[in-house]
Amino acid sequence: MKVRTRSSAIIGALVLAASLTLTATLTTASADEAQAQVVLTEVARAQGPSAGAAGPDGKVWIAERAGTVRVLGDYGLGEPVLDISAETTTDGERGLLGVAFDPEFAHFYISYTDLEGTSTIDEFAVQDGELQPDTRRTVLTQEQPYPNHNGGDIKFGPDGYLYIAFGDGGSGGDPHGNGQNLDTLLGKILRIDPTGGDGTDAAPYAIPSDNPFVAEEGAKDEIWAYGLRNPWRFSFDAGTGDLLIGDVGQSEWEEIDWAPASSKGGENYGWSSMEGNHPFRGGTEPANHVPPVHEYDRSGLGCSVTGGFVYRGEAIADLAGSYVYSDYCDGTLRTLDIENGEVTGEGDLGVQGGEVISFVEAGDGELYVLAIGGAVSRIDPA
Ligand SMILES: [Ca+2]
Repeated sequence: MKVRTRSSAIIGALVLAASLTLTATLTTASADEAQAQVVLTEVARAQGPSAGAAGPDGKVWIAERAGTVRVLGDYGLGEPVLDISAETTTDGERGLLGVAFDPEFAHFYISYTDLEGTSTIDEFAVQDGELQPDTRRTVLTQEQPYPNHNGGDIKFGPDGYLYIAFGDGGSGGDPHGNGQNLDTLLGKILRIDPTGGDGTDAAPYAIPSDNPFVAEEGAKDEIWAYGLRNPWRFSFDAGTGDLLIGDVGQSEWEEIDWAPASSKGGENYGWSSMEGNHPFRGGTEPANHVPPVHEYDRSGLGCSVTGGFVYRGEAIADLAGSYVYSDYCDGTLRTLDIENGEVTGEGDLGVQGGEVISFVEAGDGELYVLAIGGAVSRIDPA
């Protein structure tokens, strides 16, 4: 295990007293949980699966990047229930990038880049478990200066609001300084009330009155958190409500960011002054920087973190409460145990997900792994 290897090396270099303390700490952490024994069960093949969501009737809905949405049944994926393939492209990092249901399954939301590359969040009413195409409307758009770093993940928080992740706009190194600029939605996580507007184009959604920057001149009211490079996948812990963000690094550091359920928002995750815990290109650490709860470099196979979920299912007892994530290039499923914002254990589930682009948390808490090559797999007990 990685933790043991590291601790052995560290212990060798430390004086006795310090090493005893360290050993005790690590022993406690690893004794808490046996390493979960899991297998990946391929349950379906998709065309470039990119995102998914728990849908009505306990079903899992899967989005394909080229623009289709299909429902996972007992025998794989059904015919598309939505097809916007004429309205999006898959050049760069574009496409259909996120899907979400509201908590009542009354509305379905899609997040995609349109033919101009503009990030677009659309809403459909859902009735009797089915999309109502005639009800489609655009909730929010954001122009994108480059075809990469679109973010695009969307999730409902435990507060019932819709959270939207946007990358810094792209290119490389955040050339426009969007990460730290509160006057743009790029490089942010947003929080909106999608059905709280008056239904007109002037107010297609509402802004929760307790959003952190509503009273700040020159700051966008939609912003919940900032200083993000490409928060490709984020999630809320279904058990605690804590927020976990996988923010893809520029060239050296991949990171997981964390905020407690009690957060009032406004976290500055550092980009592009910081990459992980490290000043980026001579940047100065912002006074309010919230450092990642975990980072890893690219000395291994990893090159692009894929944020996952804290496991709250029942099938794998030893995985309960662990955050499961991966890396698009590495593909190994890894875990973090996080207590009060501190990582208390790191694990490796010993299974390969391929080019892992996303995780999906089903209604029963079980986790699915999407590989861009087509595999839709469930994490099962070994
Ligand atoms: Ca950061």
